[in-house]
Order: sequence, then C-alpha cells, then structure tokens
Amino acid sequence: MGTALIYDEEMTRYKLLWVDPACKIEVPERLTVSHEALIKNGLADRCVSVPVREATDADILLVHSEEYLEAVKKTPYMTLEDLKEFTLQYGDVYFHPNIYHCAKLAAGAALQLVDSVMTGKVRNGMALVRPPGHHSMSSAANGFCVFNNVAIAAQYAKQKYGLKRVLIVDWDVHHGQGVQYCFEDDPSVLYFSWHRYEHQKFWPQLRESDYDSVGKEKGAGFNINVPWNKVGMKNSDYLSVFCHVLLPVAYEFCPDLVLVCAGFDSAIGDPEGEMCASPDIFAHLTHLLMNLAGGKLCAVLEGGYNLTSLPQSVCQTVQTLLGDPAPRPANLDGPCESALESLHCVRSAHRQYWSCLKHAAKLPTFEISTKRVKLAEEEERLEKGDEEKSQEEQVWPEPPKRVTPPIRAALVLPNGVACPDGCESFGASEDADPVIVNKLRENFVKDADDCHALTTLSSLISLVEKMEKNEGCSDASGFLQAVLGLLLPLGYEYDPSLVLLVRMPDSGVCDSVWQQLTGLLQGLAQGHTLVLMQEGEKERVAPTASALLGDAAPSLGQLHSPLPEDVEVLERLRHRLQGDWKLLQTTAPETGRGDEH
Ligand code: X5A
Ligand code: ZN
Repeated sequence: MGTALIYDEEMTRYKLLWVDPACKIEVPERLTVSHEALIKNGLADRCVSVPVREATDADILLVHSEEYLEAVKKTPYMTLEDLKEFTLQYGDVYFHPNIYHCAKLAAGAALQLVDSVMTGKVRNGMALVRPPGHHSMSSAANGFCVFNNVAIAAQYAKQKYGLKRVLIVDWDVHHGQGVQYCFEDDPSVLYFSWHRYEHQKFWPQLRESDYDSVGKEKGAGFNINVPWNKVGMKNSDYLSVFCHVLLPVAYEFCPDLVLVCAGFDSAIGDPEGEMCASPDIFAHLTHLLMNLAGGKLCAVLEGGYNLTSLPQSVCQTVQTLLGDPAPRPANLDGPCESALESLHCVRSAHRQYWSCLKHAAKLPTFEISTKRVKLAEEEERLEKGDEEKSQEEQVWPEPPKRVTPPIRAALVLPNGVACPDGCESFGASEDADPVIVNKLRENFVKDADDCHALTTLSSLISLVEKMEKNEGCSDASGFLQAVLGLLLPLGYEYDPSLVLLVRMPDSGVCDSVWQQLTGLLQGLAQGHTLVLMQEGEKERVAPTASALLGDAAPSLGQLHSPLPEDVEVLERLRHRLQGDWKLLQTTAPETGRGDEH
C-alpha cells in the first residue's frame, strides 16, 4: 500500500500581474521548489504518481454557488483591467486568465487523491496544488483561494463513498473560514483549525475564528478553533494541542477519512505566520494522524510562503506518509503561556460536546473570547520594543537526514510461531546470523545507553496497562485517554532513544488498542521500538508485527465515555507530574488551574 503524489506543472502557470503587496507572496515557485525537493530527496520516486483532473461543474457545485462558478468561468476571457476590477470585490486574492483552469485542477487533484485512497489504490497521499482552497467561500474567492479544494473533497467523499464521518485537520497558519462556513451545521464533518489570531487583530480578523465558534445546531461541537494569540509558537505548542485537544476528540469522533489542509505557513520563517515550529514537526503531526481512519489520509497543500521552509516541510510530511520513522523532535520545552491559555479555552468550550474533555477545567468568566482584547493591547504596548527583531530573517538548521531503516521490524520467536510477512526473523542466540545481529544492533539499540529511559517509560507503560487489566477491552477510551493525554506528551518531552514496550500475558488490551499504542509510540525515538511479549502471547505476534511494520492500526470505533474512576486516577497523575513535565499542562497558570473538576 503506497503513497500517492499528485502534481502537475500546469498549476504553476498563473501569477500576480499587477502590484498588490498582500498577494505578492503567492508565487508559482512555491510549487516548483516543493516538487523539486521531493525529487531531490528521492521521495517523489517512492510515491505512486497520480494524474490530476479538472473538477467538473458538479464537483464544484458541491460547495460553491452557481452564480459564483459562472462568474469565475468568465475570467479566462477578461482583459487585465477587467480582472483587476473583478478581483476587487474579494479579499486578498488575485485573478489571472489561467487561474480558473488551475483552480479546476487543484480541486480535481484533491478528488483524485480521495479516489486513490478510497479505492485502496494507495494508503495515503499528498496533492501539491495552486491555488489553495480553505479561504474560499460558497460565493467568494478569498485569501489566494478560488475553489475550496478540501471542502469539495469532503463533500465528494461523503457522497461517492457514503462516508459517515470526515475529519478535516487544518494546520495552515490561517483560519480556513471557508471550510468552517461550509460545515458549521454538519456533524458528519469535524473541522479542526489552529490559526494566528492575536485577539482578532490578524487576517482575516473574524470574530468567528475564536475558540467559542464550536459549530451550529446539529453541528455544535464539530468545529474546533484554536486561536494563537501570539506569534512565535513552537513545536511544543503544536504538539500540546494535538495531544490534549485534537487527538482525543479525533479518536472519539472516529473518522472514516482524514483530510489535511496542509498549509506550511505555520512553520518557521514564514512571513505570514511568524511562527517558530521547525519543519520536522510536520513529520510528527502527520504520524499522529496516520492511525486514524485505518490510515486513510489525504494531505492537500494550502499556504506556505517561505521558499526554504515550505519544501522542507513538504518533504517531512511526504516522507512520513511513506512510512519512514520520524526524526526525534527537537527542543520540546513545553507550551508557552499564551498557548496554554488557548488550550484551556478550547478544551473548556468543547467539554460539553466530547466525553474525552468532560473533565476539562471550566472557564473563569472573565476569560471570554475577544473581551480579552483590552488586556492584549496592553501587552502589545509592552512588547513593541521586540517587534523589529521578529521581522528579521530567521535561520534554522536543515532538518536531519531521515533514513529508511534496512530492516523495519525484526522478531525473536519461539519455536512453532511463523514469522509474519515483511518481518525479519531473528533466531535464538546460538544460531544467530552475525550479520543480522549487527544490523539489529545498528538499527535498534545503538544509542540505548540511557537506562533511565527504559525504566521510566516501561514502568509508565505497565502502569497504564495495569489500569486496563480489570476492564479488558471494555474501556478502550480510558486507555486511549491515558496514552494521548499522559504517555505521549511525557514520551515526547522525555525524548527517549529507545521505547521499550512490555506486554504482560494477562493485560486486557485488545489487538486494535494494542496496535494503536504501538503505532503512536513509534513517533518517539525515531521509531526505535522494542516490544517484549511472553510465550503465551502467540496470537499477538501478527498484530504486533503489523503495527511495527507501520501498517495503520484498525480503528477503535466510536468511543464512549471513559470510566470516571479512571479519569480521576489519570487526572491526579497528570496534575502531580505537570510541574516537571510541561507538555502535560492544559491550563494557563493564571487562568484558574484550581478550577479542574
Ligand atoms: C492559503 C493561505 C493566506 C492569505 C493571506 C492574505 N492564504 N493576507 O495561506
Ligand atoms: Zn495560510
């Protein structure tokens, strides 16, 4: 099962034809540098190349109005003056005689990707497209976007494949208000977006981009906005929101398909985002989504305007889709105070909709949305001095070279247990092949010199398992809560060089939960995972090997509420540890930490 890559040079054939400072960053080179980097790193060759197609009128009308489509259809025949005039009715966008053609290809590329994944031709994939889509609305172009590629893809997937639930993860640094408007009252599409907001000072400056826009009517709870009220957000801030908001909710939602509005203006160096997350964070964001929906993930390019960090980020994403282990995440020093405040607000706004957030702290009444603007203005005045610094050119190290391990999974098996396909069998020590022994040593236990790493993580894992023992598989949700909210952030912050995963014979963990755990933990320690099982666990060998090989774990089904007594134990532990482990924090120091429960 491969990874699709969709790209067509035709989508580079339009550009800004007049002077407009707001639009000058959206250039054709965004696509060419991204594609060339994929070739240079040997990634394009490893993908299944899927051709683009033009989205049909019917496809486009899944999201857009007939009047709007008809208006855009006329743009190829307009003079420069007419195009300028036409452009004026919309915000931060430009038209070109060839943009309608490219916009049909961009939406069509997203649909080809959905088809490739849904028919099983590939497991996952990425489409490199221009123009982007997530700002465009039913009857309006906006923010460089003409047709809403991902929104169209979601409607198309629901209609053509009868999908009940689609998750859209928008990690672009701007709010995809077009996607929000499209699915606001629709509980079958869960839209998650984080975005630079600065208390409504940042484009598109919408009141409805704040955390309290949770969806409407039947769709209440299915729109999740995480506003970034400061620039300079880092890897820790992004991972923290994944662990404490997106992933728990996504697992509870249990999507049939994951679509990613994959904008890379949220990476360091981007002139729009002004964030500080390194390009390799996208390896982890991608990895963490890859065990949802049985691995069916379609990433569609949105923004990304720094011509160095954009291709680096694209490569990190595609290489992860291909199954290569993620690099060890650097400098996870915990979320900043502003991020914690946003986290707290989002979790509390959604606690009534998601059982995984039921226990989240309530919001103190003063802390309501944009009312904090006054406070923000004060802070802004204090920070004015730093402003010039942040606009200077950023430098960051090139992401570490990632290797495809020669052996993905090796097993030591007792007599009579067949070695699953794709794994290397590693015999008992007397007749062990010295070549394999050496390969193993090189690839798996080379730098496992830190005994504390092993003991700490393994005891945590068995702790989590113990908790599970009494309940068997009846409480997958409690187990998952422990993994996502406790083990994963702890693991990330600890940054081990080896993950030792021990399975006790009577652990009540069922296969799918076990595979999810194994899959998620492979984001740590560059995927260096050593699983220990006892002889009685023969039936677990195949599912374990499958998870180690990087197969997507089967989905857990829609989860019910975790048991209150489990939640209480977990929360107590999280509170006890969060002084030392910043990634466990979910509330800002001054925003009523005492309010939990
Ligand atoms: C797709 C995207 C950004 C538009 C910014 C306009 N659009 N100021 O990143
Ligand atoms: Zn953007």
